Amino acid sequence: MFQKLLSLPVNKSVHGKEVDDFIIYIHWLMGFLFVIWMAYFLYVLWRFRATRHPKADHTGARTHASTYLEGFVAVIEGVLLLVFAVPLWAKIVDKAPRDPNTNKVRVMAQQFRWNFMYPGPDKVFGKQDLEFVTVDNKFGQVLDDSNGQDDFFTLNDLRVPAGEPTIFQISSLDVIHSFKVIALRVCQDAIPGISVPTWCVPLQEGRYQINCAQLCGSGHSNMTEGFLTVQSPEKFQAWIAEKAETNTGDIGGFE
Ligand SMILES: [Cu+2]
Repeated sequence: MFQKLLSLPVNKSVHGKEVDDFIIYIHWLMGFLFVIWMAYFLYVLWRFRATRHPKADHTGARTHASTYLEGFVAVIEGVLLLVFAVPLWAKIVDKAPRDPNTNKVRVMAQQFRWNFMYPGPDKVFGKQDLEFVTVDNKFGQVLDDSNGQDDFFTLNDLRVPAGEPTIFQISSLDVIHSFKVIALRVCQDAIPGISVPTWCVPLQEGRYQINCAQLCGSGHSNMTEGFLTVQSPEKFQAWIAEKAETNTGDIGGFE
């Protein structure tokens, strides 16, 4: 019900409900504060009206009630942070899949596009060193690594299987971008020179827009041309096999 009231976007990932619940708690607190503060404001306008107080009182409040109230609000905010937000974050980080066979994608944000790199059928990426990143080697591949022979690239076309975890290893070629898929409740800054992992389990097949959540330049809005397609695991494996067969190692050119 509150999901609808707040017009939250549809959720298509396993951890998304907890994120939404947290947003709802924050709105409850803000709604409560809004009503209380507005009521107090109106009371003050009436209580200290000019006809009743023709002369200003320079001493002001003589009790500490307002300090206690501020303290009370700060405690509730602390509870939200320490009891809900931090454990939710810790849980997602702690539960990160450690199986080496987990699906992985390298995400390289660039003005103004999304480059993706897949490890190919062997599920093992070739070595990467972000110091090697150049216009011709966007992912900083160590080129003579045999694990990298079947790695392949896509442009603005990210695909993952439904019902399975996928790890996104996020970096940037130029400025700070942010990889955001609203339907999956995933958002992680893309920072040049470092690779930051995030992960999720998409619930359902579908096609979702990728947004850049950091204002990254004049073509920032063009980054919505990136799409995430969630496929059935069978379809996804078939796509990997097909891509591996037609793989030319082409990185998609530099713009
Ligand atoms: Cu961007």
